[in-house]
Amino acid sequence: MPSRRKFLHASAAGLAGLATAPLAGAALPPAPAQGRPVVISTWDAGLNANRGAWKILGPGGYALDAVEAGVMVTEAEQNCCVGLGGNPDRDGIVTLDACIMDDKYNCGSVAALERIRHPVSVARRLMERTPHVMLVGAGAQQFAVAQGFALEPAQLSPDAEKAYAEWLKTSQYKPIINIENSKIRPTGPVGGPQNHDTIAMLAMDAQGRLSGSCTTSGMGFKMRGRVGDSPIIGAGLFVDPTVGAAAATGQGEDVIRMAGAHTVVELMRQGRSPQAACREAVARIAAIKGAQAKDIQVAFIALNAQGESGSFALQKGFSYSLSTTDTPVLHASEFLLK
Ligand code: SD4
Repeated sequence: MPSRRKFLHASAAGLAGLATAPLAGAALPPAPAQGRPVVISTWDAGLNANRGAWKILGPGGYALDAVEAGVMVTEAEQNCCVGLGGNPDRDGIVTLDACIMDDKYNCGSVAALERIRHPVSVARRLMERTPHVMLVGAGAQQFAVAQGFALEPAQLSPDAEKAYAEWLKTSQYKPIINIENSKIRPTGPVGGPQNHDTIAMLAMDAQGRLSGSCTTSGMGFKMRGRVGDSPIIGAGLFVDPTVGAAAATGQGEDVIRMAGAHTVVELMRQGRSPQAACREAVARIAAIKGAQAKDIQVAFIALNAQGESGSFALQKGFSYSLSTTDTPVLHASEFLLK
């Protein structure tokens, strides 16, 4: 019989081997790309957000600072459904979800946060200054105020007020596919019957460090207290510095049920390209939804540790903004349901 000491020694050696050995079938990723910053974000709102991020990435700044500053641009635009200008829940109150993740598995998240202009910054503060990952509702707001974030007036923007009054006429909860795409909004970038919107952003800086962020007012006219995928680490956003990063947009419930962003990252770990990983995750959602898949939109963006990017959507109409220079380019995403 081996002694307990020998057994422990042997187990530790075995575990050390496990920690370094690749899983069967998993390709070991090449070393991270260095010197080529890249940023990818969802929808055409990402164009302005990418410009904000590039101000940091271009001169050699940190990816984490870039993904925070980038989506803050959209939060401040208040023009549709990210930030305090977004559509309210069905009780008429704007509640915001956001998260952020760096290149060291640190993450922070806030959900159902009210009256704070930059939820992504509250998420970052939580990540950096507390032992916690996620705060919700009144507790998230209390933390934000204690950290010096201003409590904004509890009032709807004029456009959200109009949209809410319109929605109250039927009080039907029916998210509109691709409504995030401002070009198809019936009454322009604001004031239309937008039901949901999100900006998610992934960046790699010149040192090869990956980070991601995500911020939204979620589904407009949602039930009070509803939380989508966007602030949930592993669903709306996931970053693994050794493999890559992924983020989601669209119907959050269907992203949560298959741990969307984490699934995309794991598929990249198994050797898929960012686009192939996004495609497979979308196909999984389509298989789960069956005939109902045609009634929803879900899309992923991904960036691997070599700086390659990709996206895939369930339906036509999803676009993403990609920057490898200071001029962002809008791309139409490939999609599954033809
Ligand atoms: C949510 N995923 O709250 C968000 C909505 C969204 O583009 O992404 N819209 O479910």
